[in-house]
Amino acid sequence: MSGRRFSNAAVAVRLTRLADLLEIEGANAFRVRAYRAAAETIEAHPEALADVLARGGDLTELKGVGKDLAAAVAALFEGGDIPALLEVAERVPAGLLDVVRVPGVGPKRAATLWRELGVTSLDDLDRAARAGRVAALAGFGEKTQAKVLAGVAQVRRHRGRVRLGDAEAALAPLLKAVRDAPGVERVEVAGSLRRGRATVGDVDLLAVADEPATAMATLRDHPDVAEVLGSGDTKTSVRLEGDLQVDLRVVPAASFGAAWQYFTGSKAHNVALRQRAVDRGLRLSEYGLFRGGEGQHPERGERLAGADEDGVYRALGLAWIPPELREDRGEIAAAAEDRLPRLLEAFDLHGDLHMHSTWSDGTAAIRVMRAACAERGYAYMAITDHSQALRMTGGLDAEKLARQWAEFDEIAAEEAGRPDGDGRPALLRGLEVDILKDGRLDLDDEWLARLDVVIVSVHGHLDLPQAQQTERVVRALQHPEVNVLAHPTGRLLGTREGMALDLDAVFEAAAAHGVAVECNASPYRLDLGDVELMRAAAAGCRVVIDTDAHAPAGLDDMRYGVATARRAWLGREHVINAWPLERLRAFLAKRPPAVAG
Ligand code: DGT
Ligand code: CA
Ligand code: CA
Ligand code: ZN
Repeated sequence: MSGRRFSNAAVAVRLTRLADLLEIEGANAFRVRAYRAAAETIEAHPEALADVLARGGDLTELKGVGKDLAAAVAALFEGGDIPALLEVAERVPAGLLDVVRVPGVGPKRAATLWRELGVTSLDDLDRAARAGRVAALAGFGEKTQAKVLAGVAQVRRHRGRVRLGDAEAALAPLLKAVRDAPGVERVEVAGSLRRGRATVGDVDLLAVADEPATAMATLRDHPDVAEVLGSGDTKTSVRLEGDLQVDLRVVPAASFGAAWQYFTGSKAHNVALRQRAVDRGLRLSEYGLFRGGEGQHPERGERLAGADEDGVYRALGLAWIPPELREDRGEIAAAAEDRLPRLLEAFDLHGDLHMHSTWSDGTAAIRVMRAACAERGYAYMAITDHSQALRMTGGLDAEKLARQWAEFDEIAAEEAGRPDGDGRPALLRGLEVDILKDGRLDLDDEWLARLDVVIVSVHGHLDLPQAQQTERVVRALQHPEVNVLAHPTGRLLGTREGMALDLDAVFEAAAAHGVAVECNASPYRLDLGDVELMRAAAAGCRVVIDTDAHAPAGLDDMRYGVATARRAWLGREHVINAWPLERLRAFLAKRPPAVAG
């Protein structure tokens, strides 16, 4: 291997781009699918392809990777790019990759827009739609044109922001490399990533190092780096494959805490904190907290704090504030009065109440999901496959549900015969029941009554007018068997805005009827988000944090839900899956908990 060492993620990004461009060009659908499938396999492959090739391994042993694909990947490592990608990029303008991302467009329509109207960028599409030329195209019409216009604005709004989970995954190898570099004492994450925001603009890293130059070089030369945006003695900025920007700063140990505080933000929190310092005759900056001194130097006067973050807050008369709360939403006053909430921790959660199995669109059998939940130390779990209305997922009707329960019984019988049976999570019978267009539920009452957990959610008709959508959801919440409203807004981060919904009315109904609102922990959703969760809790709603896992690995998304709940100031009391099984059962049965003692 003579060329660059691409990470698996970087290889996958290129294969996906290739698939997108080919699809716009109208290439054979089978070929397009093959590239997409290979991208998925490679991204999930535990060993770096670079290592596989270096030890003379055979890439065709990967599922979905044939001879041609293996050759394309080998060419990437040797020559720095995939020949087929270079070829198609000559023919299809790169701007169309933004156009396909517009909701309601997709590769086929992008091809039409390109061919008929010469659209090759978001700006072109915006202009064409405003001029009414999109509506005039066959198969488009006024409605699609309006959707496209809204979609362009949405893509622009999200451009440059990366989902929390994607940022974490992209960052992990770099973080490790810089941490392991010689002379590097400490590296920490700051910025919106540390605050657990659903999406991040860029990643901010802070380091203490004896040899800053080595830290800088380690980041600059990392194989995942696509472009070095700037690099000096103590700061380096790079852009990764897949477009995430990472900034690394090396700071002196004496001011590390102040710098960590400053670069964690948020900006609004910093402004309020700095004002508190000024009110006390002090100066707060990324260099430390100072008193007095002549001149302009930022480190003049007496240093009151700076080496650690806790000391900075303490010197300002505050308790240390968890990063998730640093949004200037009342956290400084709460810290001053020592009434910061005890926030939810990952270890508080005793179970996951929303996951899918092969009975609908999950990829793992119930027994596999069960073992994965046991591994995570859960006390309970619910299998909640889709109901029949979602036909393409293999959704369950009553007859299929009865067969699923027979499998539950088999599992219970198997486990009863095993010595470790007691340590397993309780297996709750659930279903993710579709809310039909008129607010009725996609399963008969007698069957709903037999379930331990009834989750309801909207999957179709997401574009109803607000009044009708709200009435639909509220009607579902009024059903006496319903326990959880899943992914309440239906948003998909970066690709789909939430439904038009009067959330205050929804929260009021949920609180009144004993229905928990979900914080769907999938990094593609994080629905409800932090602000909505806060409103829900204020309205008296209970919350459940669920992964909606469709495979065992999905269960690990829980941490994103926990971060989101923390940003909403939630603690154990608010979250039903932080409760012991008996209390949870009482909530699900909609009866008051038994009085203890
Ligand atoms: P992002 O990257 O858009 O997701 O959000 P942040 O919060 O990571 O913002 P970023 O990367 O622009 O800056 C990192 C932190 O540095 C920010 O949270 C607070 C601090 N900071 C940046 N600019 C300013 C500023 O003008 N004033 C103050 N007080 N702090 C700032
Ligand atoms: Ca940032
Ligand atoms: Ca930054
Ligand atoms: Zn689900």
